[in-house]
Amino acid sequence: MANNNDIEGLLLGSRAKSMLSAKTQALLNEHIAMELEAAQIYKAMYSWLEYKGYIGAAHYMKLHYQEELEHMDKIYQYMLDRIALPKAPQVKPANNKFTSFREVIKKALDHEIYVEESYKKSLDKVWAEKDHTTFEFLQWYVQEQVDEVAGFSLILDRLDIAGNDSSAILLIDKEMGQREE
Ligand code: OFO
Repeated sequence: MANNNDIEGLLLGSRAKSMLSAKTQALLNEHIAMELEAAQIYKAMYSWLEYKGYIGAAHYMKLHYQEELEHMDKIYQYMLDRIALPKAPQVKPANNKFTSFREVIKKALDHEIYVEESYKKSLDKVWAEKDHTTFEFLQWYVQEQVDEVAGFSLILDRLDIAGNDSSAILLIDKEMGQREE
């Protein structure tokens, strides 16, 4: 029969071993860095938009910035819950110079497509490892990307319809200012 010391040893032993493989931990750390990088990109974008007077679009992007930080924190927590120690990433400064409102939205859309592709590749990798829990966890991110890509695509389409009509562009800016979350 196990004595108290053995039981404590067993608990500590199981506590010390992560449920995530080293490969999956590295992959999740990359996504943490990617989410922080996305937050930095949106921070630079909302700053430029506000600086240029696109107040509504700046508000929209600021919420997006906050959302990226939440995405990052969600991965941190997942790793901790699976007994793995996440890394605090360092990211390079984001570009903060743009030539137009449209360019900002196009770059945001391109970035979201890139992030979606990256999550899909990670889904393939964790599936190959039979890590069903992480697979399910990462599926949430792919679904989130569907909404983000759709949102920026729609804004870009509307900006293309507006063309050089500044009243129409300001109307889109105003609509973006109505985003609540
Ligand atoms: Fe984290 O969703 Fe955009 O990048």
